Amino acid sequence: MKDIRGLSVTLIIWLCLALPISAANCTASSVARLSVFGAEVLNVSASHEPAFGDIPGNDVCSFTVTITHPGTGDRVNNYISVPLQGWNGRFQGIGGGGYAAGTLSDAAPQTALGYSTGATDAGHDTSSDAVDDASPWALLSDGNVDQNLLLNFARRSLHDMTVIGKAISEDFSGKRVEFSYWNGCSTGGREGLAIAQYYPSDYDGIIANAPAIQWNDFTPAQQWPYTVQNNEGYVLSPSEFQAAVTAAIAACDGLDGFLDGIISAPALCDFTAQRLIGSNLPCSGTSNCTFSQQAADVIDKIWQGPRTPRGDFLWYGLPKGANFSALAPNLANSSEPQPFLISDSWFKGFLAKNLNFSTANISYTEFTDFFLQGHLQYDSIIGDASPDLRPFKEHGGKMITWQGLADQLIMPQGTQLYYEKIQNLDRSVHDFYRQFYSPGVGHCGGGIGVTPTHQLEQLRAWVENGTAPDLLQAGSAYPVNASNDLAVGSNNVRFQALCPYPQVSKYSGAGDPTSSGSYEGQAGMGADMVPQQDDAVTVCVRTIAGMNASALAELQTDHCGPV
Ligand SMILES: *[C@@H]1O[C@H](CO)[C@@H](O)[C@H](O)[C@H]1NC(C)=O
Ligand SMILES: *[C@@H]1O[C@H](CO)[C@@H](O)[C@H](O)[C@H]1NC(C)=O
Ligand SMILES: *[C@@H]1O[C@H](CO)[C@@H](O)[C@H](O)[C@H]1NC(C)=O
Ligand SMILES: *[C@@H]1O[C@H](CO)[C@@H](O)[C@H](O)[C@H]1NC(C)=O
Ligand SMILES: *[C@@H]1O[C@H](CO)[C@@H](O)[C@H](O)[C@H]1NC(C)=O
Ligand SMILES: *[C@@H]1O[C@H](CO)[C@@H](O)[C@H](O)[C@H]1NC(C)=O
Ligand SMILES: *[C@@H]1O[C@H](CO)[C@@H](O)[C@H](O)[C@H]1NC(C)=O
Ligand SMILES: *[C@@H]1O[C@H](CO)[C@@H](O)[C@H](O)[C@H]1NC(C)=O
Ligand SMILES: *[C@@H]1O[C@H](CO)[C@@H](O)[C@H](O)[C@H]1NC(C)=O
Ligand SMILES: *[C@@H]1O[C@H](CO)[C@@H](O)[C@H](O)[C@H]1NC(C)=O
Ligand SMILES: [Ca+2]
Repeated sequence: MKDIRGLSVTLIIWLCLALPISAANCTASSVARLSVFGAEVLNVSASHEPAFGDIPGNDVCSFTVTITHPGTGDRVNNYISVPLQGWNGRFQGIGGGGYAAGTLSDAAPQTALGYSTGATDAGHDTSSDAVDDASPWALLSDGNVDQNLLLNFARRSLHDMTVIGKAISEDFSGKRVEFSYWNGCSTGGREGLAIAQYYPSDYDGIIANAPAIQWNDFTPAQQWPYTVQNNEGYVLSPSEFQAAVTAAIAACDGLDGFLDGIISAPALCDFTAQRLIGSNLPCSGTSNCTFSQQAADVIDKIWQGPRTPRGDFLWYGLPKGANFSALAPNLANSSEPQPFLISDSWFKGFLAKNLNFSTANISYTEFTDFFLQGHLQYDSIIGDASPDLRPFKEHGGKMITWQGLADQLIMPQGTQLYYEKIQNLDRSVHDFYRQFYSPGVGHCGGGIGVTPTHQLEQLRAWVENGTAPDLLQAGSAYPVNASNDLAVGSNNVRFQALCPYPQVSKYSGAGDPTSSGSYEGQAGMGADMVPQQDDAVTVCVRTIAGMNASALAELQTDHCGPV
């Protein structure tokens, strides 16, 4: 009897394997009735896409599942794509950016690699405008925030989408989801950390890069450059910003021991714009030709970060070396300061709760009131920085964050602060969550520094094989000492391994600076939050998961320094 049952199971497995899934299988009825706790499924549709994302051979079945949370009137669309052939048994949740809960265009490259993917619109528009602007959905009426859509955006829709995505992947393919991964940067990074906190068994591995956690704190802080310029009555010109960033890099480049046009030790950089007063500037039209006291004061306030009128800390400022043009856009040399759209939208919709509100007139006192109220009103909804990750750890989850140390949108110190808080609660955080910082790199990329090249592969090796990422492989398309505006190809020309926080990769002073082997880890350089105990050089490790044999041999030469 037992044998016969075994035989029939084998037969069924054999039949499933024998019947290929074809385009004809791509119908809404090919998936079983979906059940999503807390929601009602309104509609399921399916469409066959033989070249998903215009990638030849990227043959997928894409499902759109519309759900509602009864009593709220919302309509949330979930976009799930499953490869017709060669599904690798892994589901990948796709993170969003700005106010978009999911970046749909990020799915196709992942299905091409064999993953099934899922993204959600969280019940609001996902068009490109929707990234910067929450005004279409922030309010039910004046003064009346749509808490339901905010909760969808903060976390609930991520879990609903994950339940739906896994169920569809399994129903459609007739095989189990073996492992699941979250992949996101910025809002997508926040979402990854929110999942680790609120839905700790949804994913086995999480990529949570440049995370927009502490959303209710750093988003108001993004408005600080605008508020400072308004209150000081001084509009900085692009050439004043440029001069300040260039001078800061020149002053602090060498603090990390290597002149390469990159500040790798921003915490050690005490350059202030006061040193530029009276220096010459490129000028045109009405813009100033010498660096003024007022310009220096405005820039130093932006670097310092938001403070109360009494000078008390509210949040971090832009790191030295980060580009000002995102948070203080002034490309047209306007005579009025211009705000950053995402933070301006947050002030109007969620803080003032009035889309007509003029953010130009916010005084330093009002800024403080908005900041503190925003912290109180939204921390439990979208702060997403609870340090208790024990359930995620017990689930066996593994997580990797990387962030640029010249991030021009999200202050990396907040990400480091979060790690410190986790570590205060659990000294073994390194066993399941590691952070890496890329000197000279902006928000989710950009800049002349190195960015990770194999993050998902290294996360998978950690989850599936237990090989922890002691270093993160990284590369840059720019040669050493390149300027940002240098035209480069898309191929990496140099390689460097990133060390886990609180270490930062540091040139060893010997060897080819375009090769990984010439860098070592040093603590206390990037980390504002870590007390700088000593300057001892700690070499990270000597092997990198997934690195080819010749590159590994190179890394194992003496360039690694003393262990
Ligand atoms: C695909 O369609 C064929 C033909 O309708 C059917 O026999 C087969 O069971 C389907 N496969 C799956 C996995 O649903
Ligand atoms: C379900 O979605 C399909 C495809 O978008 C659409 O044609 C159909 O009208 C929808 N049905 C309902 C009930 O919304
Ligand atoms: C900042 O970014 C702007 C726009 O991308 C660019 O024109 C400018 O050169 C950058 N400035 C610095 C200092 O990198
Ligand atoms: C980078 O440029 C600076 C200033 O020109 C120079 O001193 C330094 O040697 C250069 N570094 C490398 C690695 O070429
Ligand atoms: C030039 O600097 C002066 C003195 O600080 C200041 O009053 C003026 O507003 C500046 N002009 C512009 C166009 O920024
Ligand atoms: C703004 O002014 C700078 C010099 O201060 C000039 O190089 C640039 O072309 C101006 N930009 C625009 C859009 O007018
Ligand atoms: C905002 O402006 C619109 C259109 O002018 C108006 O209908 C609405 O009452 C205004 N809301 C507030 C809170 O002032
Ligand atoms: C800012 O406040 C001033 C004085 O209260 C007022 O005249 C001006 O219209 C306000 N500006 C905006 C954009 O609301
Ligand atoms: C796990 O290790 C095996 C054997 O070395 C290898 O074939 C496989 O690619 C590794 N998997 C991952 C995800 O790194
Ligand atoms: C190994 O990797 C290095 C750097 O990633 C690359 O330059 C080299 O060509 C690779 N060698 C082989 C044999 O793949
Ligand atoms: Ca340097």
